[in-house]
Amino acid sequence: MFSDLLGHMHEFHRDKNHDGKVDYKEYYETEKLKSIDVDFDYDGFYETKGYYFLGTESMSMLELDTNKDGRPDRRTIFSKTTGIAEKVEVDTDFDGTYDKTLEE
Ligand SMILES: [Ca+2]
Ligand SMILES: [Ca+2]
Ligand SMILES: [Ca+2]
Repeated sequence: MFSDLLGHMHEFHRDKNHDGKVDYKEYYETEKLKSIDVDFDYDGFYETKGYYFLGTESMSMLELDTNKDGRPDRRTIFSKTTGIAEKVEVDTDFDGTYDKTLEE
């Protein structure tokens, strides 16, 4: 594939609600799933980003941009061994710094 020449990055786009607009993107690095962008509410804005432990199907972190300012303000960190959410961090004042931690 041509994209192999461009740093081994691949992208896969999907239209999960079949409205003709892409709402789910997967990013691959050297054939391994690296991260996803998801437009969960199908409004055209990707408020959700997930990161994977490279080479696994396990998610390491899920970020959410709840106020849609382009910066994630809520993230869930997952354990690599158990796959269970370890903690949730929230940027309550949307200044780009996580200021609150919720234990799961
Ligand atoms: Ca769609
Ligand atoms: Ca959205
Ligand atoms: Ca935000």
